[in-house]
Amino acid sequence: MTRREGEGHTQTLERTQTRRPRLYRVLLLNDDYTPMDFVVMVLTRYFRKAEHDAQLIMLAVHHKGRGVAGVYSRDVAETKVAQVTSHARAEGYPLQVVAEPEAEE
Ligand code: TYC
Repeated sequence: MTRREGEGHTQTLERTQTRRPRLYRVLLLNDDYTPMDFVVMVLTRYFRKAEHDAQLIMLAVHHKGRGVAGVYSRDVAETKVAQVTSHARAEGYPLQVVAEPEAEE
């Protein structure tokens, strides 16, 4: 650290490029106990999927272990994770829902 920084002076670097905020994937993880109907309901109610698409996504998660329910800003993704987790626990289901950042462009 230079002496000026040590004394509380801050240096800034200019950057002309702006970057879009990261998007987050909300993932559903498979488990052996959450009923298929509950997962389909979650996909239609919280992720606004049509019934048929929700069925396909649920089955893909059931067979492959995980799958994308939707892609959102960080705030919205975290809210969906909290809402779905709380609904699943209230029903006594172990459904795991997580958010992960997409790769930067
Ligand atoms: N594997 C569950 C069952 O057979 C169904 C399920 C699908 C659970 C997707 C979780 O994210 C999930 N009842």
